[in-house]
Amino acid sequence: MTDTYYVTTPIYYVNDKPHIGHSYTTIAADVLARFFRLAGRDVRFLTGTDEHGIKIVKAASEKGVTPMELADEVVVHFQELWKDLDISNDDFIRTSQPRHEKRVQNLVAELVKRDEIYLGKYEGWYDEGQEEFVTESTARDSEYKSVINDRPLTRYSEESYFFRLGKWAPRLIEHIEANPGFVQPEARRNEVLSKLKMGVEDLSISRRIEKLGGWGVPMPNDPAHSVYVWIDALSNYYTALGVPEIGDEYDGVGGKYWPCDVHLIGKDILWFHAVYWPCVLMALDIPLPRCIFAHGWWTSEGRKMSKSMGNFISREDIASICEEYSVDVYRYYLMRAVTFGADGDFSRTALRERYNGELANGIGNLLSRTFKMIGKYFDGEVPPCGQTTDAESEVIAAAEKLHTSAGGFMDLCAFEKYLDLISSLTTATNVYIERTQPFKLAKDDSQAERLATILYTCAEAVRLILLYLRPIMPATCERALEAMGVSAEATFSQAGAWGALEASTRVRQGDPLFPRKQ
Ligand code: ME8
Repeated sequence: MTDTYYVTTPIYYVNDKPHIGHSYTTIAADVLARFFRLAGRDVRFLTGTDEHGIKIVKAASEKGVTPMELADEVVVHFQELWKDLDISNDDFIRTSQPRHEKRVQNLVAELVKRDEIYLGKYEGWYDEGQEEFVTESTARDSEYKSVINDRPLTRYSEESYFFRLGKWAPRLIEHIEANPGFVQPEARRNEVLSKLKMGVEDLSISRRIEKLGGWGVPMPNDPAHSVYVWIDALSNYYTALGVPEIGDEYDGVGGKYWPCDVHLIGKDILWFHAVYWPCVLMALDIPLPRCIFAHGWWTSEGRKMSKSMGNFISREDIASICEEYSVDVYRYYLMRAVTFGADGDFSRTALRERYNGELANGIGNLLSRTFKMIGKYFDGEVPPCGQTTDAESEVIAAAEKLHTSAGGFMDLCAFEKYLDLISSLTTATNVYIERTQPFKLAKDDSQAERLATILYTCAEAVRLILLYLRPIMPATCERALEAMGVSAEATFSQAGAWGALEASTRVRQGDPLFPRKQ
C-alpha cells in the first residue's frame, strides 16, 4: 500500500479577487504536493473557495447581485490563477456545492446527536470581515473596530446554537503539548497554548438564516438557523474526501487520505484551525490532522498591502511579474525570499537581485557552462566518470546531503532549508569548476580522463539540482531535464541519488534558462 499524503490550502473568500497572499499559500501547498508525488507518495491536494457568510452576502448586495452570482463570478478568478501558476490541485471544493452542504449537515446532526450542541443566546460583538466573534475586552481595546480592517464591529444579540468548545479545550491542550509538530511554527504553537490556557468559552455556531438572506447551510435540527460560516468552511477539508458517506457519487472518493498531513494557512486564521477545528473533530471522534502550519504575512514594498496605497499586488500584477520573468521565477521567489512561517516583504528590486544572483548567475550559469563544455569537448555526450579525487568530494557530499535531507525538510515545510541544500550544491559545483579549470585541461590530451570525470561531475550536479528544484519550478526544470534525457516520471528514489546519470546521455544546450535582467 502506498503511503498517502494530504495537503490543503485555506478555502478563499469569494468577496474579492485573489492576490499575492492567496497565491503564496497555494504555491507552497503545490510545492509540497509535487515533492511528495515525486517521492512516490499517493498525494491528495485540495484547494477551493469559501462562499457563505455575511461577508459574501454584503459584498454581493453592494454589487447588486446575488451571493451565488458573486461566487460564480469570482471563483473563476481563483481557478484561472491556479491554472496560470501551474497549481496541480487534485480537487477544488466550493462550499456552495451540494456535496459539501449535505455533508456539513450530516456532521452537525451528529454533533447534535452527541449532545455537543445546545441552544443558547449569543450576545456580543462580531467582526464581519473576519467572520469572527470578538470578546468584550478585545472589542473595547480596539475601540469597537476590527483589528484587521478598522471597520466598526457589529453588535449581535440573538438565539444561537452553541458547540461545547470549553469541554474539549483541556483535551486539546494535552494534544498540543504531547505533539509538538501539531501546530507550527513553534512560536505560533506557544501563542495558541497560552491563549487556550486562559480559558475558552463555548462557540456560537449558528446565525438566524434570514439575517443572511437564506445564504448558508441550514442547521439540520432547526432550519431557521444556518451553520456558522467557519464550521461550514473548516469542514471542507473532510467533506471534500467524500466523507462522511451520505449516499451520493462522492462517497468515500478520498476517505483514505484522512487524517490530513498538513493544513497550510496564514497566521490570521490560526485560532480557527488550531482550536475550533480539532475540538469539533474530537467531539466527532474523527482523528486530528497531523499538522497545522501557519505562515507569515506578506507586505509590499515595506508597507501593509492596500489598494488605496497603490502597493497592492493583485492578480494583474502577478501576471505582469510572470510575464517579465516566468511563472516559475515567481514561485521560486515566494518560496525563497522568506523563511516559511515568518513575515515577508515583496519588492520588485529584491526579486530582480535574487533572480540575477541565484538563478541567472548561479544555476543558469552552471548549466550553460556545463552543457557548453560537454558540447565542445565530448560532442554533446556526457562522458564517463573516471576515478574521483578529493576535488569531487565537496560536490558529491552536497548532492548526498540534498538526497538524504530533502524529504525531512519538506515534511517540516522548511522550504528555505530545502532550497539552501540546492543552493549549496550549485555553489559547490561552480566553485569546483573554478578550481579544476576544465577549459584548461581540455588543451592537454593526457588529461582527457580527468576532464571527463570533471564534466560528468558537473552534469550530474546539474541533473540533481534540476530534479530537486522541479517541485518549485516545474515547467523550467522539466524542460531542462528533458534536454538531459531525464524522464518526467523519474522519482527521487530512482533518480535522486548521486551517480544515476548515465554516461553517453546526450545533452542539448537550448536557450538560456534564466537570461540576466537589467
Ligand atoms: O480567511 N500574506 O479566506 P481569505 C500572506 N475563507 N498570506 C495571505 C495574505 C497576505 N498578505 N493575505 C491572504 C479566509 N493570505 C477563510 C478561510 S479556511 C477553512 C477558511 C492568505 O480569502 C493566507 O493563506 O481571507 C490566509 O490565511 C488566507 O489567504 C485568507 O484568505
